[in-house]
Amino acid sequence: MSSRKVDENSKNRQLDEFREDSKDQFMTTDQGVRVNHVDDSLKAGFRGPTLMEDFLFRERMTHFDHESIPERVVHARGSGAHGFFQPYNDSMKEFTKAKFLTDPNVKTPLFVRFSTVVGSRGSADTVRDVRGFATKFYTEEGNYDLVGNNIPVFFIQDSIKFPDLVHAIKPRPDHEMPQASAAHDTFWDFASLMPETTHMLMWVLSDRAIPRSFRMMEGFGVHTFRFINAAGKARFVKFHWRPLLGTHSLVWDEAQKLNGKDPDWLRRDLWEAIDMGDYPEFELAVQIVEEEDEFKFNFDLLDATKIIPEELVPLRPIGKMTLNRNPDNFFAETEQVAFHPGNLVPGIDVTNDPLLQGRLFSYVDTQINRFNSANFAEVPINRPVVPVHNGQGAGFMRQTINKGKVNYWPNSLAEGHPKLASEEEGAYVHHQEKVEGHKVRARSESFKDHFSQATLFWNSMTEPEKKHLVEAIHFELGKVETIAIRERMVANFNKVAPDLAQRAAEGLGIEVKPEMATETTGNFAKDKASEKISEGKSVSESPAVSMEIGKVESAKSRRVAILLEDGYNHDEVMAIKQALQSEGAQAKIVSKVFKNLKSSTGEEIAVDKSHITTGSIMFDAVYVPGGQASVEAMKKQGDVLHFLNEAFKHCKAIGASREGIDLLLASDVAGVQVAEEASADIVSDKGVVSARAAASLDAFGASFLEAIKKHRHWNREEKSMVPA
Ligand code: HDE
Repeated sequence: MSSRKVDENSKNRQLDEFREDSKDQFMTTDQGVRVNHVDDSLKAGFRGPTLMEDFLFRERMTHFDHESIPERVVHARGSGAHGFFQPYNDSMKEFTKAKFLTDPNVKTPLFVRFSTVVGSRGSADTVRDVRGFATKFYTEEGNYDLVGNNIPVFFIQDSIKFPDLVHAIKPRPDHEMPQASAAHDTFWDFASLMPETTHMLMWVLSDRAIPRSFRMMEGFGVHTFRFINAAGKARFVKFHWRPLLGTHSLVWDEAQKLNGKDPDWLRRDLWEAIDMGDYPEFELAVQIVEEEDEFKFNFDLLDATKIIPEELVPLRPIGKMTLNRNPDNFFAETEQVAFHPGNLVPGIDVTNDPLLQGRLFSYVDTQINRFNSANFAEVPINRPVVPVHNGQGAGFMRQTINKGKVNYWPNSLAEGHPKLASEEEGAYVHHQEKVEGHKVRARSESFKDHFSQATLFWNSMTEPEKKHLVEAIHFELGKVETIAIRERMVANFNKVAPDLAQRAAEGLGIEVKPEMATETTGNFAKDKASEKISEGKSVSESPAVSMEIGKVESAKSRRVAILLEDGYNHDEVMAIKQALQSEGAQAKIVSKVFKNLKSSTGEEIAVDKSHITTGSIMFDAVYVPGGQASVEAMKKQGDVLHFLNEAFKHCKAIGASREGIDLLLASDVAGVQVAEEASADIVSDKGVVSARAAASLDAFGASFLEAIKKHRHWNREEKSMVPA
């Protein structure tokens, strides 16, 4: 029997069989015939018509004409990476028999695809949107897909509403605008009429929807799933991915500018990090709920518009995922990877969450649309690393050559092969949940509360996070032209929190009109679940949902711009560069043009980025070293002053030493203290760190790094006065 042992490199070895490398090879046609010329088609005479018999021309053109497949109807724009998962220990054995989660000696290969949802394949990365976080584990028991998002809840409770939701949020059907944005009438019309969206809207309006990096966002399975252990005992489970670098975001102005300056921002960040060996790492953790506790909360576990607050059910870490290899070919891997929440392995099962149930149909259906064949599981990136044996597969693009005359079961002609496995032999056996009921187009009243977790979210935000959320409403609803939609939405926000509605209304030039709120569109019925949960547990705040509370402070892989011109202070640049690198941060020299700059003492340094090719939005922090001539030259450059103003406005760490401080003073950076003339003190104020000649460079470097590790300094009240 073929082996089902899997190691970290199993998938890589399998893919190797399909890889092509043209090095030292002759060019050929698809039929393997060598080619001598590809610049002229075969013609009748030097100026004559092209001949039909030109198989080379026809082959090249046909391939080109058929190069695209339908882009995903949602999550069209994505970026992929290979990696592996390894459990920390066997502590999950008690809860699940899924081997890849319980054996610390097994490194399971996997492929992850991160995505935006709304935009088309060529749209920009840093739009305000949910991010997809889909993982295909190539386990020794077959493929398991955890197809999640970076937000733990969803807009709707029942998947039958998904086509409406997506139609409303996608560009309008008449003029196909706007691209990759919810900020238009149709989305907010729908959302305001569907109050079950409210909790998710709060998350989408928060900074979670503009992640700094795919490497710095959480992932969530969203639905409640089931774990089943070896004894057959089932429990409810929620999946969480936690980035080891912490969860961090862009600011909205920066995100919008990046859409223009580098629309591939998130894709490039992921690719470059892996390329440089800064492997993204995520911890997988779960919340586990005993079956008998199903109704112990004041919400329904089957309702995907609800979280289980971590304060009620803490996370249990399972293990770590490391992404350590970029794909070789975008189309073959990232575009063709096909996820499906119904790809399950023994030990993991689904629940009756009506959103999940619909997904179990939709994903295979959509792959058939994309691949035009049910044989998409044979595409290399989708193949399990364990053998596949069944009588299926005739159809478009079949690859496998199944031997023998038997492709049915039961059979005697092939002696009953392939054999059926028992549960002990690894067969997937569905959890035997007892179900009964009448056929109804309705839902339990346990799904009726659309607002209390939206309130929980609002209550759990710090003031800067609340401010950003309100500003996001001003942007999104500000783009809505129908005043009644703005009013209806604000009336719904009033049910979340009156101060939220008030703040939203102020920026929109409208009044809060509570009577305009929408109740619900659902068809609800009282049942056992609704009676039971009414007594259930809840919390009024959940610090875990805030990105600011408990923020991970790290400088690892952060990008720091060093602004220089000729005559810079060499010692300072070298000392700070080294300090940054020792904490895993990257230092890049930014100057007016590409050249080798000369220091005041004659050393040279190469420029990494020119002001024409970059901007402060592409960095996490900025440093201005001393050097009279360098600083004087930069004082006259609008690009440099804008760079500093903008970094200040975006609340990034700024460092300045010696004459570098003068450049800071020449900019519009306001309301911060800097080191006094001849003082040995290092002054760190609101993330602006400065030191004069007398101060120690080491101590300055350490203070600057502390400021970088905080990522953003929201306490810069004066930032609104800064023109950038
Ligand atoms: Fe998806 N979703 N979805 N979704 N989804 C797709 O499948 C769908 C939902 C998610 O990188 C599609 O292959 C329905 C929730 C990700 O390839 C499609 C419903 C969550 C990806 C589809 C949902 C997701 C998709 C489009 C409502 C988080 C990208 C292309 C019931 C838990 C996967 C495709 C990748 C993609 C259907 C809601 C995550 C059409 C019907 C909730 C990460 O099948």
